[in-house]
Amino acid sequence: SWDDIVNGTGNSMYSGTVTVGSTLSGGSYLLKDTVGNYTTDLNGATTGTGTQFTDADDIWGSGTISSRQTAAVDAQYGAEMTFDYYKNVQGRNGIWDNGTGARSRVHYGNAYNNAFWDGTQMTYGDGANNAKPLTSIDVAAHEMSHGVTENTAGLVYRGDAGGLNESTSDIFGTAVEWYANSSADPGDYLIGEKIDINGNGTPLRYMDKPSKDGRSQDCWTSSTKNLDPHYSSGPLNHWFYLASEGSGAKTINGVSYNSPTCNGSTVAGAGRDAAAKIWYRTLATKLTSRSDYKAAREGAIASAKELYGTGSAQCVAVQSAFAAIAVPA
Ligand code: ASN
Ligand code: ZN
Ligand code: CA
Repeated sequence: SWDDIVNGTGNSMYSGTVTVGSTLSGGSYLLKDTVGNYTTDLNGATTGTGTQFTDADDIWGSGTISSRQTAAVDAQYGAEMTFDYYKNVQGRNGIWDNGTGARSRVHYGNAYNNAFWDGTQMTYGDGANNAKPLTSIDVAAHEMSHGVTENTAGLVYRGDAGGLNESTSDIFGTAVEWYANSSADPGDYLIGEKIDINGNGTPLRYMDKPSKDGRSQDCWTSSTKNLDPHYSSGPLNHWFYLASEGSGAKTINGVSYNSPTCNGSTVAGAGRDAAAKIWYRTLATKLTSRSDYKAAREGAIASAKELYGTGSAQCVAVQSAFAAIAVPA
């Protein structure tokens, strides 16, 4: 016998009706795609690999938490879109750059309000406040991108490097959300806006002005290194917004942004596709485990020159956006 790889239909929680990879095996379908991204049910456990999701008719989930498959649809879809993004946009063949997919585990623990990468797999809780699983595409791509960072620059999770690590996950979480471009969750520069993680409807993070979360920095300082990585990520998230969209006020897909600069300058954006390509090249070819914001600035400028040429608009945008987050030359 052989496995017949087909495409199932998923009723997701956050991205509408989606296509998910499925594999016909022994008379039922597995939630597993051609490269081996697959999703399992932890059913409240906090250890183990979980039980592979299977289905008789290859139509998965209901769009609400009433079906245990729904969170699995979002996690699987997020992993597949992230895999496709890295392959098709960045030329990277998965987390390990060897063409293999990864496992996603859903329904971790009880009312667990987080998600994580542990070195081998992605894991998602069901959420605490309004029971919204942590499986939106930006969060899934954020977690999977921790795997990419671990296997490229290897940025440690402390000091400036910790902030660069966290921001890298927010940058590609956002880039994948734009890439997937679903009408139910169009691209934005917010992290976790679909998940009511704070219980009051606000997103987890804001890239245009990171300090809107009450803790992240907008501007790099000599004490950035002392913050938790989820707050020292602020300056690089701000850089990505500025390098993509430029400074000032703007409304995109119905979301209003207002990104100030730290030095009073006006920044012209180079577009998010260029900014994401420049940042991926920086991550994969310029940074090492203890790189700081100064190294990020130098690496990104070098990457922009290699990709677009010295004096290109993209290179100017990178330089002016790093000046605008107060990283000194
Ligand atoms: N969801 C968090 C993150 O990926 C988990 C953590 O604190 N590391 O950043
Ligand atoms: Zn993270
Ligand atoms: Ca988002």
